[in-house]
Amino acid sequence: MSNILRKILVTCALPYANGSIHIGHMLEHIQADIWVRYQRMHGHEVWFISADDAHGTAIMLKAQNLGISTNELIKNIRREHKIDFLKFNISHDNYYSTHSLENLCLLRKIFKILNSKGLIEEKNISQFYDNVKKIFLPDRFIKGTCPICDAKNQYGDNCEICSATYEPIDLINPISAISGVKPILKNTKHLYFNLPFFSNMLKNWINSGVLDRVVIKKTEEWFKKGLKSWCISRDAPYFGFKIPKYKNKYFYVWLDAPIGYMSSFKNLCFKNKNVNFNDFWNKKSNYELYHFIGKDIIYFHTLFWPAILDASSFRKPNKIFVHGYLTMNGLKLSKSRGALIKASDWIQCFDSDSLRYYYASKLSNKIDDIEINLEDFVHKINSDIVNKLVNLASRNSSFIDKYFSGYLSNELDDTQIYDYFISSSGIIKQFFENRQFNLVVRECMRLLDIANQYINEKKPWIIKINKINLIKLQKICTIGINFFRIVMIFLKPIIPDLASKTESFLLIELNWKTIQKPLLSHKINKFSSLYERISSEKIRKLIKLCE
Ligand code: NOT
Ligand code: ZN
Repeated sequence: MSNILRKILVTCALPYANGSIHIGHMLEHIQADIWVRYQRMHGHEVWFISADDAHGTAIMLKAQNLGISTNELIKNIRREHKIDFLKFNISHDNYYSTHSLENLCLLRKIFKILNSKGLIEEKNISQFYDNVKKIFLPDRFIKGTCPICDAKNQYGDNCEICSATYEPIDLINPISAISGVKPILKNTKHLYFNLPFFSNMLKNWINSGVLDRVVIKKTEEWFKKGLKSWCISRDAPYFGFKIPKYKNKYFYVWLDAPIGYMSSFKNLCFKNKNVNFNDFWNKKSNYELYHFIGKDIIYFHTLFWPAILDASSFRKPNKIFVHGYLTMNGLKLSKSRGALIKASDWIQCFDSDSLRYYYASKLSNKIDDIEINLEDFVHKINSDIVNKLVNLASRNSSFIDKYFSGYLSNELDDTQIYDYFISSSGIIKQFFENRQFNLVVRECMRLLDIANQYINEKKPWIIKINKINLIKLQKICTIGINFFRIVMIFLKPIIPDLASKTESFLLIELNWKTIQKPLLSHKINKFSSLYERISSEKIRKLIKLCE
């Protein structure tokens, strides 16, 4: 695979336009961004897109509460989201919105095809209705007592205490979460997409290598129960796209959200004429498509989405990359408050590389939850980035600057250890490709331990300065700087800010292709602080901001 240049489209799940980006969203965008930057570093053509998921009842109600129009709300939120992602160096090529003309056109086109193939059917059902607010209630807006375990205050579709799933109609003492009144049952007509028709196709697709084994396991439960038709319409009042020829019916947000992946890309193609929409989305496309998502939305991405794509003759994803939830039980913040740490609060206290590095050190290709702990965070950054990595550069460059006017030696006195260092390149590439960033970090720290030990043994600081020793000193420090350079090449996708400072310091581009060749007879800049130690004071500042 290494010499073939690939064309890759990468997406992150689309954040809802009704709230701020928090550090849980950031986990996914950082994970995808690291992978994207790694692929770009190897010369592949990568397009990285996301968008705001702008439709649905929650967004409509939020705008009402704020006393502004939905359009104003989603415009403001999108602006805010874009700034947050930029601050964490997320290198999206386009960040669009599902409330766009491109999305409307694609949605209509796809719906027309589904209809013409007889895949849409009407059904009469009865649903909970809030007679005060005059609105049909989505499952999330009905609360009541769990019919299985009697836990109070549970949502209409599942119980957070016993994990049971049920129909809202089964809830004991249901109330509307919007007005607090008891909802009534009201008849209505809805449109259903024939998902069961795709059962065989989906089973084959799921087992064709597009999912990791643990994720396949999840989907098996759904097949065992049997797939059900999927309701793709909602009644007015709703914020979304209207269904043609139906009065007061809208497309369900979860139908136009994944189409948002396509429309964000379409908008990118409009802005950049070197990229072609059909090349990536036609049924026979050889280009690659990857979706990064959290484990809560596996269902949508492994059943509905591929079925819709298949039905409308578009290509399906090569892989769905699933990550676990962010947990923070170890934090002094309460769990619910902790989950709400806004990205914009976080970045007021810490730099972006530190969170990227911390997440990378915990991210793998598994779907286990990721525990974040502030003390552990500060400790890891100071010990790995400051003590091991940056310190290696500073201790060696001080001699290079003082005695050699910034010049590295013209040869290494130990080529073996250099070769040993770069021999990790293969395995690190594999770790990146497989999203095992925790192993990338571990391998880099192992190399840094060896590097620091090497310098400790050679003790450049006690070398007596005379002509012969000077040559030796220069060679030792040149190796030290090269160790630093190699590890920084490996870590560049993870910590781009430090990488760019390193490039100005070493006066080179950190480039995987040049890794074989040691940096020799080269002038580097005077060392100036590349990274600042994090004080635990900052933890208190963050906690204050979150209060
Ligand atoms: N806004 C959704 C969420 O769970 C994600 C939509 C992703 C796009 O935050 N969709 N698909 N399929
Ligand atoms: Zn329960």
